[in-house]
Amino acid sequence: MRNQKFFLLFFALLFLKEVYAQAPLITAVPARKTVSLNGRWQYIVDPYETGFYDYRFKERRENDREAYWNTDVQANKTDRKEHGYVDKYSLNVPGDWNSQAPQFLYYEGTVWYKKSFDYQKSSATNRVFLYFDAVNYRADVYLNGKKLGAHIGGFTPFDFEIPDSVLKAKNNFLVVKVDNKRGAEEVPTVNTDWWNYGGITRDVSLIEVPRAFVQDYSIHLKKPTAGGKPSTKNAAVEGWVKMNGQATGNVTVEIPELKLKKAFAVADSVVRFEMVLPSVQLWSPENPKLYEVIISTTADKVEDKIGFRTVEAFGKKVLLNGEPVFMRGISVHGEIAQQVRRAYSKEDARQLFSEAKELGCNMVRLAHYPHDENMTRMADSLGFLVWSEIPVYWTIDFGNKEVYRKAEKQLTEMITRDRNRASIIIWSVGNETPISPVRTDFMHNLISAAKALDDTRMVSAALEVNYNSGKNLNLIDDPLGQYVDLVAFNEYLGWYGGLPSNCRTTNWGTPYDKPLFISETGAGAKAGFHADSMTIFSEEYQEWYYKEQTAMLQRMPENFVGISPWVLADFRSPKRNNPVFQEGWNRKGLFSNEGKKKKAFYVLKAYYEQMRNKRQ
Ligand code: GCB
Repeated sequence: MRNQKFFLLFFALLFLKEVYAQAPLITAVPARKTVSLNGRWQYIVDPYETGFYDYRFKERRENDREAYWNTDVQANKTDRKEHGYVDKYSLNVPGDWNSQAPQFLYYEGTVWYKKSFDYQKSSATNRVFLYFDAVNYRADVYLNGKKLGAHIGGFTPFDFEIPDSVLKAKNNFLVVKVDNKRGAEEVPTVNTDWWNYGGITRDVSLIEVPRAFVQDYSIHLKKPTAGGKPSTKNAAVEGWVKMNGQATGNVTVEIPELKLKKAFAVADSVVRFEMVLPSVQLWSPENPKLYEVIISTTADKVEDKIGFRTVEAFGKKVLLNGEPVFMRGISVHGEIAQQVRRAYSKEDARQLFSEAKELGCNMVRLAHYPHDENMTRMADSLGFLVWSEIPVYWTIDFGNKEVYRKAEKQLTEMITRDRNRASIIIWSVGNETPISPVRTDFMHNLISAAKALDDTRMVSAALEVNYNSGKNLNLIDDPLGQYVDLVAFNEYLGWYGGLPSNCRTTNWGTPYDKPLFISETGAGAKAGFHADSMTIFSEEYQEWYYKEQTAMLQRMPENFVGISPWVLADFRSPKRNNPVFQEGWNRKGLFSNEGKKKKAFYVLKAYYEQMRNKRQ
């Protein structure tokens, strides 16, 4: 009996592993040769999930002809087909579905996407992976009727290896079941202040690699002693290369501009290395210098662009390359408001960064989830410091181990994708999570996980404030403060409570001897609505709010290291239902949804101008 149970469990695990196994994440996809599967994909809207469950609500078997992952072509005249993919019903990939057709505006549920493609491998022994930059929220992926796997989490990449037995030279039938239903046990959970855009929201590509290939790598300056400056002559660099497949021979790391090329023998699947850069220009917002770095084996080659810098929280300061830095930030959602859609392209990234540049920023807080890779790569090349976050937002089910696993997985995928981006200086493990022992354990575990994955940058989270802790002093004394490198907090004094003039008598502090950062502050205004400054939702109120706030910042304690106000542009939120001023938009943008600058924009810009002159 026990044996029988054991075998059942064994086979169940085997089955799960087979069905849900994701391949280890391949990184630096933009630095590799890929074949894009972007473009028009046909779709079926399936709110009842008929393509997935049979009439007894059991998951369909793989070869079930009525499953929507199986062919929609009639075998003969009598073959009853109740599903089909046609061009009339097609959507752009990448892209959310909400913005592409009126019937999708409020849709939350299942949509099946289908793409046909031909593919000829360039060498019979090569391996092919199917890579998704992001699908919101759950993706079940099928190729030619076989399930490749599933992925949960709406903002991070994943891939599957395509077995040779499944891939065809002609007419591959690729189907993705995308489900963006919100769930209490998901990350994020049901309640967020942003729109739940669904779909294959980011790029899809095929990656062909040799049997043994460079899957992932890390290359960065060795940490100087705490508080120290990295040297620009004979700078020590360390890192590792992770090989996938039976690799032998050498891995070569080359930086042509520095005339540096070193070979390291592959003894294990992870090759650790150290080398000395004879001279190096450090990456910084003022000089976002990137070097071409080539990582190769005899069979494989990845050509990336990488900046070298150090960052740490030291005493009351944040040190970038050993020098204190003040962060003139702005919080940004991954959305193009003018077109009411998710951002996904280089052009989108260019728009968001040029708005942030106009404001005088040297930093962006990418809220509240990992943004697409165009953003972090462009931050590298334009010289923006970046805060990158996972959607552990508000009231996650903190006591639930499965929920923790989902959060840690998203954290791992975020860090794995972007650990070589010099621009990213902060990993954030969440936003405004309500204090309780179980939540603090959850968040502490995430912080430890982030540090174990990457000890070359700071880890933080946007915390809440203990208002009026005494004598007009508001304290950030959240117990999580002991574990973060940077104590960051959101405050809305003069919007959610009080008037902006309350700023005049308010002070801020933290019992933790760490740098202090304001990760949000903001007020709503409908662009073009003008009134006196006491009138809520007027541009004048928002302008006044920013005037009082920036005046208050002059009185911040010594450990104040920067701010990323809320928010660059108006963004969609189903929680914002004032029929005159909001109409489904969170109006705290400094740019309107039409891209117009509101009056408050100029107040923050002036403050940043002043801070730039003061600190340089
Ligand atoms: C916050 C949240 C942010 C909201 C913002 C608001 O504290 O972190 O996601 O959108 O406030 O507008 O209320």
